[in-house]
Amino acid sequence: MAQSRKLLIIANRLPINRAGHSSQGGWEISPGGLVTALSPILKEHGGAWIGWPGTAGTHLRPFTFDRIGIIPIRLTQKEVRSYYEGFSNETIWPLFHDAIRPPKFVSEWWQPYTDVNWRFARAAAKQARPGQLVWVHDYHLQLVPRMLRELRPDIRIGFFLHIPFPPEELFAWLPWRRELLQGMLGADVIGFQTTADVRDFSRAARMFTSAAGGDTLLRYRGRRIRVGAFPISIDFDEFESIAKRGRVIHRALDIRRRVGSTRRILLSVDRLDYTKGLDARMIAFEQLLSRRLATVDDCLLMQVAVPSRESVDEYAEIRGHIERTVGRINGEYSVPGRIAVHYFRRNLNREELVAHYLAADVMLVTPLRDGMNLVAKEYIATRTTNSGVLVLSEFAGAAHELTQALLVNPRDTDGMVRAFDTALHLPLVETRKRISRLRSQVRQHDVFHWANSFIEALMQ
Ligand code: ADQ
Repeated sequence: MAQSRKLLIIANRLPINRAGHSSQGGWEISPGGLVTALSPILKEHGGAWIGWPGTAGTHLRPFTFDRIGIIPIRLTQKEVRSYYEGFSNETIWPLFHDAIRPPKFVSEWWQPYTDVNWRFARAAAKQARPGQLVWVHDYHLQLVPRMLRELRPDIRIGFFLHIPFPPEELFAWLPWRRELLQGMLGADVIGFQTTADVRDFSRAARMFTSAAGGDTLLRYRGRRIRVGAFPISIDFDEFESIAKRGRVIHRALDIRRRVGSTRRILLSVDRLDYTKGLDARMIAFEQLLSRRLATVDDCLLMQVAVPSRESVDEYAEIRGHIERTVGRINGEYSVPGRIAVHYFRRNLNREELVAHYLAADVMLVTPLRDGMNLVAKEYIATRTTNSGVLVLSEFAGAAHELTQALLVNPRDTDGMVRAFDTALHLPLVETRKRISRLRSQVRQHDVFHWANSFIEALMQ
């Protein structure tokens, strides 16, 4: 079985956060798909997690938390700026998301990115037992597989990219394109969210390195590298069971009652990020109202947005922009007791999140570009009564699997308006048919399926 060998996970962040507000306090497991998927495997069969605790300058010794070995990596304030905010989030993130914002190519960020990748690789080399499985995650650590192979040729190395891999024409912009590819090619298995990412990566690898072969099997420096699509998912059963709790159902009814029980709720839940398409979605909703296809008596848009990466300029800017747009739409269309856009800038706990999913008639997941998008899958898992409609961007990795959603191009405002209108009027039989097919898709392909299939590939 996939879990029979110990696993070493390497990711930018550790799977734990400081509990409460006190920095003196203990730790708690951080919520999130990756942690949910991997912690049972780590707990049962042993293993460890290498990552940054999340605050600059913190020096911590390795320790065990909830049966998981925790190996903290220290980053200085300067490295947080250059490796994390700079190269990872101002160069790679925008470049790999269709350059929705212009990526910044800053030479001074490259060396710290390399240095920090070496630090992670050395920590892993020190930790790994002979023949151990090591699984490296995401765009912050793309050089680690090659470094680790150099230090420890005896171990099996997997790499998974959570964000899209860009088409060759865009990837070619990167001054360090060859180094990045060589870094990833140090792995035995390279995983992506979709087959389109697999194709784009393998093309770039053939173009800029000596790698040869087909899209799913590359030969490179005498080794064979498997490249595959492993679409990440959610803990379906957990979301479904929360959705069946009495107090969650009660809270969902309460949310509906507060906004007006006869009004239909179009819901969106995102990190406040320019890739998530909040702006385009609000403009389409505004058009729905201005063309009188719907009124504030019929429906409302509820946008729950959690701020992220606020020290990066583009993120502070997008927040200001979204808040002005909400103000404009509400100024024009809201009437007493009938607010057009309900905007909540906050993080919801699990039960609150599920109560919002339950309250929603239509879920709008319309990113301009997204590796996968777990919100779409979470919404589906909570629809235990087979009600609700999912409107999903073609540019989310999830669209490759969730073909029964109403698929939209978020840059096509007219198409978005039509999709919102269709979603609000979809016949019940059609709604049920679509949601039930979506539910069996996500149920069968949950996060455990994802982790096991990657680990199995790594063991071969
Ligand atoms: P993200 O870009 O963070 O992840 P996503 O997959 O949507 O995007 O995951 C966000 C998570 O945060 C979801 O579990 C969601 O419930 C939660 N969340 C968002 N807003 C919230 C709020 N206001 N309150 C509470 N919870 C909130 C990256 C890639 C994605 C990929 C994942 C996993 O960008 O494309 O799906 O990694 O690989």
